[in-house]
Amino acid sequence: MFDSIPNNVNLDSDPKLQRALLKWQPDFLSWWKEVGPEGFQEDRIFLRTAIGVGQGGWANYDYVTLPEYRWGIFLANPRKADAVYFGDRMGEKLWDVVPGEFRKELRRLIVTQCDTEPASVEQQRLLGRTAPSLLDLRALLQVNVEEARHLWAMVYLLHRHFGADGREEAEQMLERRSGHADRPRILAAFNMPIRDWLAFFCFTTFTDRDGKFQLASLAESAFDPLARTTQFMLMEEAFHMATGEGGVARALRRTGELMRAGTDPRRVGALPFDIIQKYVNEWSSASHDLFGGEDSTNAATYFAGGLKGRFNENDPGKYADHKALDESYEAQVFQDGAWVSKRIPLRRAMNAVLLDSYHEECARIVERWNAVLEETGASERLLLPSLRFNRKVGLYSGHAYDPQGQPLAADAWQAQRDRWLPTRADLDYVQSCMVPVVEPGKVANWIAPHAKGIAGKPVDFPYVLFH
Ligand code: BYC
Ligand code: FE
Ligand code: FE
Repeated sequence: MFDSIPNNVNLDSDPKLQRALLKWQPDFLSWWKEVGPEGFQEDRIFLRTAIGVGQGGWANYDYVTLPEYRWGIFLANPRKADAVYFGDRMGEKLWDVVPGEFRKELRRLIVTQCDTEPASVEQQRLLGRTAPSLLDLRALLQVNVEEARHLWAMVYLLHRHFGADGREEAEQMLERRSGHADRPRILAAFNMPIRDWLAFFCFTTFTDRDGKFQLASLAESAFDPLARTTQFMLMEEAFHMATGEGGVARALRRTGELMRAGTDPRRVGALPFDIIQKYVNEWSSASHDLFGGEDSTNAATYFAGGLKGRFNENDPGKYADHKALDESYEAQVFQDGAWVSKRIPLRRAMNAVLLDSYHEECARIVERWNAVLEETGASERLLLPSLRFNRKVGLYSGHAYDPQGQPLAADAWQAQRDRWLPTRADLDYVQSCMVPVVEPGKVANWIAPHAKGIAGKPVDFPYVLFH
């Protein structure tokens, strides 16, 4: 079996770990069959498989069937730093094993991270049926196998470093289900349905990008195996986010060109601009909640312990103070009819600091989308909603705000909600546009074609060979 698990963690020389993984693997495969991508299990898909961390080792493309995909376990190469570089433990040698005093916290961080990976596969389960092109179908399945590899990566950490508790957690990863009434996934956005490809592209833009920022902050961890595992996962995250950004850009291009030509997108089964904006509102705000509360004692504990840093914590010149004991973070909240300034000691504000880094990057993505609209000659522009809009978690969850971040009375929110977030009718309309296209090089009518293929192949390459 271990020949079949590409790895650079010396699986061969660790019989205890082998036994644990051997026991878990059949359960993983049953889970994949039950709630992984529906259909396509016998088709041959042109997929990338990671087989090593060196140059080119993670980018090998070939036709494989999904059940025989080789889910590997990799640590990125060692960091330049060999000592902890933030929090109270600064200067201590990086840890190869879990310190007893942080066992609970590290377990919780890894379990929370891990749980999102299978959740997203479950959420995307039915999308293959309505893929707008073969290249999109390939991208979906690539994302799915890589999220499943991320599950393997985190389960490796649980099995290797957390003993019986870790094995128990690894089993539970396969028992919880996205959206299940009694056994839901841990974080809210991972229990939301992804019903159509517009939602998929918004999810991979905004929610996978939360993945990027969370993984990047874990890649600063004093617990070296966690840091190096998450560092390697970030390579795959780039493709997920590009899939999302490119997908929304292509939908906007199609919509913009139609509007420019004076054609109502609805008349030809394409997506109206206002529905795209509502989806952006929905998935960006749900992803903002994934950062946790702006004021969080958990976040302070993680930073103080060196368990989780800020985005690019170790970049020269980025942060002046790696202890973060003296500064504070300020946020404006609307309370009892007036704006109130909240001062949060910086360590407790680490979720807010990470969310700000994330939001800056999202703003750049929306600018690029707007440049696509501009190119088509359409006059509409997308707005990235304020961090206050539609929040269920944290400082801003106590009051209603519009997409610009201005406070609203509760009845005003109720009256306008349907202008800002998808309605049942919007979801149904988008569903009606989701017509599958499987002929190489052809695309559905609601989305512009890809500008190029992948791995040097042309757009009309047969990325999926149906059995
Ligand atoms: N939904 O102190 P607080 C990815 C809970 S995505 C439900 O404010 P904390 C991916 C919280 O558990 C990246 N519950 O927050 C993307 C706590 O519960 P207790 C995933 C929530 O702990 C696409 C309470 O509220 N990785 O990889 O500082 C496809 C107060 O919490 C939520 C990680 O998240 C929520 N949204 O921060 C595939 C990294 N938010 O203690 C994959 C690991 C908070 O009252 N996780 N709660 O029972 C963490 O770093 C932190 O747990 C969080 C929350 C940032 C998530
Ligand atoms: Fe992932
Ligand atoms: Fe991802």
